[in-house]
Amino acid sequence: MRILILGGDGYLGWPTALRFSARGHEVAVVDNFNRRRWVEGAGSNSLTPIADLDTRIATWEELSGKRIAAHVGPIEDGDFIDGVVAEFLPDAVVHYGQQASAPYSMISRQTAVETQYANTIGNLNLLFALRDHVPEAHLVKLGTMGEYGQPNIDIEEGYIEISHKGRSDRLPYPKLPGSLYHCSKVHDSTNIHFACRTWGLRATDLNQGVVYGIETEETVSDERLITRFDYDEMFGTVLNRFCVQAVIGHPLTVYGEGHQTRSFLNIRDTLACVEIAALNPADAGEFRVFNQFTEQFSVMELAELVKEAGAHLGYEVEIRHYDNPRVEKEEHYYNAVNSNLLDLGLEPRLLGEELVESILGILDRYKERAAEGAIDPRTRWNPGRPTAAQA
Ligand code: USQ
Repeated sequence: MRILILGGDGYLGWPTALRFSARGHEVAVVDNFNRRRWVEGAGSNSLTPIADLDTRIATWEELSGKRIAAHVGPIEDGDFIDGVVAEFLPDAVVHYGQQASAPYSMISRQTAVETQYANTIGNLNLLFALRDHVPEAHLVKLGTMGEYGQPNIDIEEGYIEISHKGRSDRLPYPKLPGSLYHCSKVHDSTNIHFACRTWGLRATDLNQGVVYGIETEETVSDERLITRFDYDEMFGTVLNRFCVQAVIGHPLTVYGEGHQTRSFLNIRDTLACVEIAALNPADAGEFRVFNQFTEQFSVMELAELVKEAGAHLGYEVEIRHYDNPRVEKEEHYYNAVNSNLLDLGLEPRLLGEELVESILGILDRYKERAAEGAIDPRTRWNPGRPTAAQA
């Protein structure tokens, strides 16, 4: 297949490009390096020393004999992405090319607008490019479990049967996004669903949980292929942050009581899921939704796990409760369905002490690079509201 990967320089995009290239697909990546700039702007860096895109691509060619094409530019520029799609004529587009941080979207009006513009307009530009050049191509879009929020009923995969006043229908599952970033993903889903119904496009929305982990089958073969690993308050996800905190001796930053529950998956399973979706395309006109996660944990469960795994390796890990900077439920029901990917053959790689120990072992090599000042939470969802300590 000819596979175009938007956000191909990122945490997930780069390993995904390698995976498809290793499997013999023709791969092109698009990126404008915003993620690198945003993280630097936040006074942080990737804990892992990532090579620039040209070096990554040259290294992969040296090792595998396979060439990944690169297009550098912003997908918010409709003419740019239109030109890339028209030239490459992909069979599938994997779209990771977005601003993916909830805290970043909540800093200010400027970052909220930037997030919604980059994500919603970028995605809309892509939909038009697909309609005009490759209407048969399959869009594999990275969505988020955070579109659903934490409703007091089971979370279904994208749709729910509703009976109302004696009539019933299968409708998009209600959305309760928890940040202006998560709102942007809801807007994308609405636009993609519309494009499928109206133009007959085919799409799979991968509503992904929180990803953790670092190595994939291909990135381990040479350090120049390693993917980025963020741990700062904005771009690091919770388990990745806890692992870095453990190896550098920073207390684990549990927000509030830590009873908030989310769905999680290993980075290796992200690649497996995206591959499964690409190899089993949606039908023409179909907007398919997969809930992409393998397990559910509360934040405290993760903190305890990291503390225990750390102890086995000789780290003394302190768990500290911070005033929750977010506006989110800490005590809530959470039960999400994830059968679509399992039915298509996903074999989950589950989290356990051994896995956390192996992540800690890898991070230990790079711990001197950590910018400790970028770790503590500063971005508050509602700056006007008193913190628990002030109340
Ligand atoms: N949390 C802590 N301490 C921390 C960081 C986070 O207690 O140091 C808590 C948060 O309050 C939240 C939970 O951990 O309740 C998850 O936070 P997160 O920063 O790991 O994840 P989130 O902001 O939800 O966003 C991440 C990715 C995003 C993706 C989403 C999937 O950054 O791109 O869409 O996970 S989901 O969570 O299912 O919405």
